[in-house]
Amino acid sequence: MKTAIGAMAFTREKGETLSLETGCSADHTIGDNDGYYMYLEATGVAQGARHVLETATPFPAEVPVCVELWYNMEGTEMGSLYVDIKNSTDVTSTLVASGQQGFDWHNFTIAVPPQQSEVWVTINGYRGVGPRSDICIDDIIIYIC
Ligand SMILES: [Ca+2]
Repeated sequence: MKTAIGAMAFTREKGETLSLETGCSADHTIGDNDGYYMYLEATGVAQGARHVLETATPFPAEVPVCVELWYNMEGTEMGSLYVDIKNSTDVTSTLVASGQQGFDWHNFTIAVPPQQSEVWVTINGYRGVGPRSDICIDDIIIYIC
């Protein structure tokens, strides 16, 4: 995965996120302070600020692509998270979740039907109305399914 030009990066972190009253307390994979995750740091950025992770290379045409991830969206000013599928002509956005989702990690899975061109997958997090909108993501798997 790489960060697209013109958008902010998710931050790699372990343990608790630095902000109060938002973010995850540990990663999803192992659930303790040694496990890493990626997150959107909502402090110091504008409402709607986009953070992105993009596949480093495209998937080929004519194969189904599956995207799996875990997300944690705790915070009263929570924004939204989308998975975008880009082919040569269109971008299709699928909402993962929007607004406060509680303290738990949640699974999201999508199967993208075969496309006529190469496919790029991007994960987009949008900062909510205030700083209590850290979005954590972990265990992201994108594969031909
Ligand atoms: Ca992890």
